[in-house]
Amino acid sequence: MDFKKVSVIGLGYIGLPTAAVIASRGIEVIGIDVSEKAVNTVNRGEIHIVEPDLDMVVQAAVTMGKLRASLTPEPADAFMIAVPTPFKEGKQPDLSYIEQAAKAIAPVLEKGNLVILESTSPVGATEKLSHWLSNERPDLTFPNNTTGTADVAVAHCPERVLPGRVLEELVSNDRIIGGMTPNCSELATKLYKTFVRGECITTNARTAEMAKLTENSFRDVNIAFANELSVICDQLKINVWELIQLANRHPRVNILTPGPGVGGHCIAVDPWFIVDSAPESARIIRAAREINDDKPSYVIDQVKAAADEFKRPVIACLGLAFKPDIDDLRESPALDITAKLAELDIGEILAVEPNIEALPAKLENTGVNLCSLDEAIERCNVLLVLVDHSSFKMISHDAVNKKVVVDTKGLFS
Ligand code: SAJ
Repeated sequence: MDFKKVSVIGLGYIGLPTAAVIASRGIEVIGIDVSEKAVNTVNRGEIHIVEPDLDMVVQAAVTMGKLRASLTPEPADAFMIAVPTPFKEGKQPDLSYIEQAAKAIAPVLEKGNLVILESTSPVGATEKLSHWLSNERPDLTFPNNTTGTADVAVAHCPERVLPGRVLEELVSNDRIIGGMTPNCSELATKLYKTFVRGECITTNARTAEMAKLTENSFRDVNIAFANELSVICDQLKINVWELIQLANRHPRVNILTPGPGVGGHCIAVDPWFIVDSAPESARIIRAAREINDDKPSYVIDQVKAAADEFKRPVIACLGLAFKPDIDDLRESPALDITAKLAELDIGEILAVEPNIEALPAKLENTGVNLCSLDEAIERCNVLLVLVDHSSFKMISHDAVNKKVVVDTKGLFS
């Protein structure tokens, strides 16, 4: 089948770049979002999220008439669902956005359509999606209620792009295509081949769901190992950065880097979906989450100890983003640590974040001042490195040798 029109549900960090890239291949794309602001912004050819080069691709696609956005779904050949899957109280996955998306597209589905779930999902979510769709449309068959070829194919193809490199990775990464049946996989592969240069590898939906969770849990466990080492090394008075560099000289060792904790909306969330599915067995995965979640309070204790040397020190927090060289503050340990230090009222807090213009809402009315790197270095007694932004790597050792430094990213090691 030819995909002439594709609908992308959810115009966020994954949906919008995906929609724009498919549109850039000459396919008509309609992006659906519940936010009127997002819809209007995209229809003006502008973007409401930050991702390098995305503005140009969206503008070109809208100008060419290949991409438009709407609040209401309309018929299409394929529907790609890219909505958030956060967790609820008790770290249980919240599938309500997927359910809402299913209910929104069900009325416009037609025989021959393909529905793809791109959102990172717990095992079994694609089957649930198929059930939600089939409940809404008893006149059509879906993979969950027929042994033959379903009228509507359903597959899970998890997104795997790295924020900051989304446009490149959308095209170059290999894709896992987990159809509910081999026919669903085949159809989905055809769609991805229209814009993916990487390999499209087929499997079933449950394995595809687990593969995505496994990738992020693997990274989380490895970061937890590095974070645990950093705490052990502090106790043993060993420079963890030198230690890791030395250990990584071994041909089969590749330790990641410690930091102030794990942020973002993926790695700190997805492993809990595995824990929720197999609570008794997912022991390392759970421990890694706990180790990484505990790291911010360890850093705060280090700063409190450093601040004790002064009456009321000026504390400079370098970086608020969740990782280097982006402006994304979502689930950022750096932001949480800075907010917590302000709350503790142990000194004057200066925040330096070269990628934002104004203080984020979380730090408003907390007494924290956003200032330049030079001013922060000039004025501070305690220098807390939270993010290894490129511009921070230029700081000379001489400039900070009279400061008490708490360096969570090994910038001065
Ligand atoms: N971090 C460390 N030490 C490291 C690496 C990362 O402390 O050695 C921290 C970062 O500072 C950040 C957090 O971990 O706070 C996560 O950053 P990241 O760069 O590891 O990952 P994300 O969240 O930006 O993107 C991840 C990617 N997954 C993997 O690399 C396995 C990406 O490919 C996924 O598409 C994305 O999650 C997602 O959407 O699931």
